[in-house]
Amino acid sequence: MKIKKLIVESLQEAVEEVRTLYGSEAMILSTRVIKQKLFPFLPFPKRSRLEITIGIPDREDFAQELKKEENIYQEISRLKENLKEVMELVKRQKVEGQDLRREELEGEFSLRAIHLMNKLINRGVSKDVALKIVESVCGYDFELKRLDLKGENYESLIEGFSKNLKLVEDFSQEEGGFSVVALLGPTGVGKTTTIAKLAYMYKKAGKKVGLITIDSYRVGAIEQLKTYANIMELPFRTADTPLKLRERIGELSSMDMVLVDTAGRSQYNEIKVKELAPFFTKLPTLRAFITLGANTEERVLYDIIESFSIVQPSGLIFTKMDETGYFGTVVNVAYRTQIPLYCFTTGQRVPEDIVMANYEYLAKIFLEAS
Ligand SMILES: Nc1nc2c(ncn2[C@@H]2O[C@H](COP(=O)(O)OP(=O)(O)O)[C@@H](O)[C@H]2O)c(=O)[nH]1
Ligand SMILES: [Mg+2]
Repeated sequence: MKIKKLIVESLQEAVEEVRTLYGSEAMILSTRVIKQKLFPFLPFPKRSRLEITIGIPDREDFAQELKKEENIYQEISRLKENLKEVMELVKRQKVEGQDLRREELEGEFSLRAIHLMNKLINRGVSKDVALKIVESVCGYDFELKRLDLKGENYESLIEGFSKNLKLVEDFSQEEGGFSVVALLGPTGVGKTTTIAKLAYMYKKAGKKVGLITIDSYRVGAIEQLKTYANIMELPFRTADTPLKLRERIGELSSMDMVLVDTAGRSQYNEIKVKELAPFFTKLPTLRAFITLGANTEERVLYDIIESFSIVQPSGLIFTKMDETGYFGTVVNVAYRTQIPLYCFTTGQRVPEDIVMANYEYLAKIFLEAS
């Protein structure tokens, strides 16, 4: 914008002059009354004039500004496009990089078998694990002179998983048994919600269930489980020391099972995790389950398992199955650790969103997803 000053007789004159000289876009920014000598060389008389300051928008500048802005937007959207492409590439490489090279295996396996391995790999199962699982359900086909699946995909996966992954046996059916079921794991993974789902399921199956929480750290943590206990009319206790936990378990010993909720701890806070150990040592009826988010990076899952194994784990729980498409993580972890799978949770709804671990469910999610 250009700034100009004009001296005029009246505002009326100013408006007209500005219009005619600079067009309708010029604007009056300020006005000021000044005294001006009629004849500069004489001491008087003086008369009043108006000094007005006008602003004239620079048409060229304006256009340039617009253009610049437009360029910036174009640049941003180009960058966005590039980023999208890069992300696609990374995703594809993650899968393709893992994809079994056909030439490598074609001499050994039927195309059907290789196809099934790739179905697993595309969903995050590691190459070596997929190979092991599929190999375990192949037989030598003399006509093809290759290893081929003995059954269809679904049956093959069920058999392959059952040969390679362990499941927690249904301990609730044991005659006259009493179990203390504790859920350990990081904060926010879904321990409390899962306890509520399990409690409902066991109660519905005719079991006498009690609930205890040793999660007294967070405000509202006790309330959360207590609310579920009230709704389901289950006895509920809290315990903040290992001794109290033993006492509370004693109080509930007429139950078939007691579910124990714990405070989440970061697997990277060794001291906090170790605080859990004394609660759970020397409890002969204990079954401790490590709770893992199916949507957590696999490397981190191994850290969590390692850290929470201060208490001998009886099994693994995978929560948030609804929040990932890469169920391969579950298979890899169960295969590599050989810790039995206990249950999966598939959403936030209590009590519906839970599936006790079974091979059919696993086979189904891999075939449905691909
Ligand atoms: N999408 C999804 N959310 C879940 C699942 N299980 C738990 N959540 C949610 O995860 C959040 C933390 O759950 P909570 O049980 O309090 O976790 P905790 O800190 O381990 O006890 C809550 O918002 C739950 O509704 C699941 O299977 N799927
Ligand atoms: Mg909790």
